[in-house]
Amino acid sequence: MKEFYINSDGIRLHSKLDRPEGAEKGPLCILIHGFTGHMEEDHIIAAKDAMISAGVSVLRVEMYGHGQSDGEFKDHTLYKWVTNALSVVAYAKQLEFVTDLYLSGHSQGGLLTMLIGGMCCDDFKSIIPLSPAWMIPEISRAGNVLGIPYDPDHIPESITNGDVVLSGDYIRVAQTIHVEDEISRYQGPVLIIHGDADDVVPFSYAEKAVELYNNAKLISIHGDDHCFTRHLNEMHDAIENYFKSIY
Ligand code: FER
Repeated sequence: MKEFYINSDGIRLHSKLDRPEGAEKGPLCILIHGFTGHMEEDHIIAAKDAMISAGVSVLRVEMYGHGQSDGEFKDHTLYKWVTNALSVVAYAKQLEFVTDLYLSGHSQGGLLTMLIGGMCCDDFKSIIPLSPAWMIPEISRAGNVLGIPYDPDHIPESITNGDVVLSGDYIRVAQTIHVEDEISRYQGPVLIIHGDADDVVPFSYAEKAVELYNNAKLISIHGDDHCFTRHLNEMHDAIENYFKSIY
């Protein structure tokens, strides 16, 4: 494992690169955590281990205001994450050993995966959103984020649910994002993995995304929650089998 920082317009993004034993040239998957998350969470480690088992190198990166990367949590926005992810894609593309590139992320990182998939549609052999939180732009426009209601036409300075504080800019940015546009821009294969008992991101969003994508498959993990805490092995095996089947 190599640990380092990727520079994203002056913001240092904490990164770890894991490679299968003895690997030379081969595929690489970029893997991003969710909102308030980081790269050492159990479900991120499980996804990373599954990719390594399938012979895929993994680049885990922490986005603005998360983990050991620069920036304050309260100042993070989806535009900052998009800028960060574009820097990570550029970094990954110039690595000598990389043959095919993949992108995966959990929850808000899954939303990011869907956005970057569309924006950089020629760069990925496949994208793998995990419990993607692609309702965030919709709920931001509807005036209810983190379960906290607000007037969507007059965004407050900040909102808090008692655990975390978000700036109004998080909402302003999210309101401008139309995920359907990026879904339609990505024509390659998509694998979505989602627990059907997720009470953070409704499972219906996974079903809707699979309908909208040109070439998507949904693996539902029966009875599992947002972070796959009940059946982590099933999520692991779904990822390992998918990568073994596509290259
Ligand atoms: C929300 C529900 C879920 C929200 C963010 C999330 C900012 C993201 C969850 C995750 O990434 O795990 O209302 O508001």
